Amino acid sequence: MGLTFEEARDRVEALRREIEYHNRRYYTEDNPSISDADWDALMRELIHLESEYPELQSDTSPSQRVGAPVAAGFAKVEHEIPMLSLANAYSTEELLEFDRRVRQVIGRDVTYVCELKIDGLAVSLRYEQGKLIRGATRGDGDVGEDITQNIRTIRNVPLQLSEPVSLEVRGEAYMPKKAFALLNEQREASGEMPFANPRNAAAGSLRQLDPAIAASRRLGVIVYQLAQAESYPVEYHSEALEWVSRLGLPANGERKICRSIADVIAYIDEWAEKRHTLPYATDGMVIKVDSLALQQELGFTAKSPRWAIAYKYAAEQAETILRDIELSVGRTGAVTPTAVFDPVQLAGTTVSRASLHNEDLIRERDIRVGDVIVVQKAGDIIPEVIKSLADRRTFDYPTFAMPECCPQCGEPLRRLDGEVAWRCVNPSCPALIRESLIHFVSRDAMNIEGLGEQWIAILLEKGLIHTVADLYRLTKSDLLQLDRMGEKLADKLLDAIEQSKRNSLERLLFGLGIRHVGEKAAKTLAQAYGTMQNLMSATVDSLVTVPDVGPKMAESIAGYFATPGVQELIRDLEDLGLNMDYLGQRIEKVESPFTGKTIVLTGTLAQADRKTATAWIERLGGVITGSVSAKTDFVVAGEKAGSKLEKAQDLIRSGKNPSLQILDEGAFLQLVDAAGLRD
Ligand code: 1X8
Repeated sequence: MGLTFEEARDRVEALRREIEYHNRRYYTEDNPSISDADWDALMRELIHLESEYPELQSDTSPSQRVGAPVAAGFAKVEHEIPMLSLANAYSTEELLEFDRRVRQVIGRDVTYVCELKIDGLAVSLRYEQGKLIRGATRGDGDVGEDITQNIRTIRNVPLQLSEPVSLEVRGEAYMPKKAFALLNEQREASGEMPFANPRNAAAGSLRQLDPAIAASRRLGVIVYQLAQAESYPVEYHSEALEWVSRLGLPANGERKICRSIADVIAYIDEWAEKRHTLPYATDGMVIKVDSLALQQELGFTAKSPRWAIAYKYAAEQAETILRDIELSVGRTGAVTPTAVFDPVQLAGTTVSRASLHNEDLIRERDIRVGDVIVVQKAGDIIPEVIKSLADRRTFDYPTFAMPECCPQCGEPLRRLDGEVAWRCVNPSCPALIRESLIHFVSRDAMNIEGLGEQWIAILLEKGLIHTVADLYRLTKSDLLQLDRMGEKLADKLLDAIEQSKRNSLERLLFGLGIRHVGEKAAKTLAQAYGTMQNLMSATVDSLVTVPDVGPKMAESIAGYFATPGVQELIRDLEDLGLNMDYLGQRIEKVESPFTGKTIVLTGTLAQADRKTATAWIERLGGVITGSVSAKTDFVVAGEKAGSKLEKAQDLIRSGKNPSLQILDEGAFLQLVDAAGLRD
């Protein structure tokens, strides 16, 4: 690297500050100032430096947000202070009733704090001495799941507070609206069920066992409560929120102190429409008594606090007239009907289209072109047709019927066993080819930046490409024939195409669009087989032994590679220089005393270099960290182990970490051999 230690340390510190700054811009301010790619480059540089200079590693570095996969399932976490739900109010009357009850108990007027209610998933975050030590789901309120690894990937959750305090906060983990819409688009395109709303999407992401996938989902957290606030030097809930904000926690800034229930109602009205402009979904307003002393006086019912209530906005619906049902062909050949209706205002935007998903749904809801229909936005974002008002039909409009032939290529449509979708099974259907290409170049697949939907359509139209392999045969003079294409853009696109050749196998696998193989399965398969060749020759019996691969996916994979033309396509891609290997670490975990534990490796081992030892520890299920702390479970100490070994001995002696175990090389190798990792 050619950096002195001091230079490396300064650079690492600068990178950490810069990355945390961009994380705040992205999440807290929703105003990113660099591209995802530039952010990735900063992170890669940091990770690289930290591995070159292990002394610079730190648990609170932003690089530690992408954790190692957790061993299996999630551990249970008991909430010492139960995580309660709130009573709901759906009308002003119910709010007035809440206010009457509160004032009756207290005997005078009280001050309320209003905060937007976020449509996500409740989580609790525990900090000790300023460090994030645990993240948990609400679960049933008494017992939740330990999702620390996934919480650490959420970029607006500080790993370290600005002061070394110990506390627990509660908040809502959410998926931003944009990320939700994008994720569902991808899921639908790959034949997976879309999430019904951002809440489910956030929950599904946080309960992912692979933190890398959780990280890719771009979740955020908004903190709304300091647990046991009365034991801190604050008197009001609003004061507690200000304090935790100063500590670096992302508390919601959209709140208001109201001196009467009339003010509360005015604030609710103020946000009724405005809330749709926020980057996250909200479904109401939470009203809390501000004084912590009065909160205590009011206490709890069996289920919820008496000092708070959640006002829920009514789901917005609108009536309109259905003008057409359009059919589009996706990359899997599925023909999807879309409702086209007179534009209406819904949750802050004008909508005129909604997916109708499939023929069965249209028949069940008896939706006919010409009908008055009721539309709403699922989770505030995705428009859907709730129903048709059959009694308002002024004419007996014909019922909907799927055409017998593909609207794009005219070949007969087929409905496969057990599926609701009608599919065009013509592999040369132009719609299918276009959609497959768009998927291939997309961000989560081959990630060919700059080559979007529009360029793909133009390249197809001009006959410059027919298959994904043709992308890699494009020349500069091909591109320069196109309208609105200059030298600079052509170079940029060719460069992006060239770069994509070096992607790891899972991107190519996902990009090929094999039925039932989503992003996660692609990664698991790439890890398990290592090379395209191995995967291509895998039998169904072998495939089903891979975690998360069921018989349906296994059949689909084997069937795909047996399809005429597929092997030729893969050979073509290989000849064009595409990488066909998995480039990440292939880790098949073994159950061991290291499973799920934190391990520090220090000193030199006689029988293995650092890299080998690291790989062993990872296969034994351990997580390697750079510094010895109260959280360290094992220290593997080789020859010339220095300050880290001393620190470990100190932690044991002082009782700060009495369960810490120190293993010498012999003891470590026994574990390695017991698991059969050395040959
Ligand atoms: C749930 C929520 C609360 C708040 C916002 N969103 C939620 N989903 C808030 O207080 N700002 S409080 C809460 C609860 O106590 N169950």
